[in-house]
Amino acid sequence: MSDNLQRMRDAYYGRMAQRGLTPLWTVMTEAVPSEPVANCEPVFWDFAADIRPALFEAGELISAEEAQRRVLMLNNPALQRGTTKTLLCAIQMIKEGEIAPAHRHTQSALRFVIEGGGAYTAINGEKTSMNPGDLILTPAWFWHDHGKDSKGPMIWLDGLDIPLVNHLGATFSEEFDERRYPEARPAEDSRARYGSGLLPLEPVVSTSHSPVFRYPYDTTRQALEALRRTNEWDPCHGLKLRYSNPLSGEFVLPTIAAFIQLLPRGFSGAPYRSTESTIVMAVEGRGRAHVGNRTFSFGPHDIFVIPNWTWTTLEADVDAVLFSYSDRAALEKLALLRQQRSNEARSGM
Ligand code: GTQ
Ligand code: FE2
Repeated sequence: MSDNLQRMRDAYYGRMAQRGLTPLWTVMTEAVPSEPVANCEPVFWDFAADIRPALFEAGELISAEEAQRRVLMLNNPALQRGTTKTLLCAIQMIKEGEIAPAHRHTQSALRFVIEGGGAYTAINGEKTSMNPGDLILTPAWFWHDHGKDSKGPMIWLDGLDIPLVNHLGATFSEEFDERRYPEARPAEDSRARYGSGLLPLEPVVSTSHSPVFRYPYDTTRQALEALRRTNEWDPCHGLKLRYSNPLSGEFVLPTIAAFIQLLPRGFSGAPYRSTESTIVMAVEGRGRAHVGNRTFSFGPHDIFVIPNWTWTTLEADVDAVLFSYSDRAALEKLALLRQQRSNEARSGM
């Protein structure tokens, strides 16, 4: 190409930039890469060494009431805010006698209980108890308040689609006039109605979120123990189940998929990657996760991020249980889920 032509092109690009016009051919590989480029970093948080002491410090500095929510957000170093581009992971603590006041928002939330007992979350005025290992749902636009009458503090993981919903420009929220939303249904009503392998005779109208607000750990753990006896281990995932909406069989929330996984002692998984952004919390046991070029040694309640399209392998020294959640529910609806196992072609094409 002549110098003259190059000069004319550069001048043109400069003039176009001033008018808010970008020639696609100058940014083609960035705009339409041949495969996804991870949009955040693998990152790890040590629960016992870092998160837990930080929460107790916050417990001395601010009440749940004044803070609205006493929550520490886990920030991905590659992002201004958020744990991944689509999801937030945060850890919440509530102390004896405290109330985190009622509000609602268009973001969906899940909670996975870490430690303590006897707290509750109320969802549209239906109390649900929270105990270690339980998965609790707070679907979008449901009023929710949390409280604790019994002794000692309680800590849980919050998983929300805040970055995704904010990015889509669809965030609304409001506070309730009173601290607690008035009791509207008996405690555990939704679990009895929808979550015991039973359903109301009629009407059964499926919703975009699961009508079950609590998936207790003993049920979850028993399922893993029973299934391990078949010895049908997935080479990448060990034994991995997804929490589901009993009305539709779909994921529990319209944007967020949640999973529980057992890696047997000595498990050494095959590499796997997908277009999901995933947040993992170890529940039991010890092992390692190789995520991209990082290696994380995990123990109970440690948390790590698996960015989109990043090769990951899992290993367990002793039986390990992992809770995880991802944006897969959104990706599947948009027909954007693709996955790949080592030595296999990509699926979903
Ligand atoms: O408990 O309602 O971590 O609204 C972030 C936003 C928790 C909550 C978070 C929330 C909550
Ligand atoms: Fe909330």
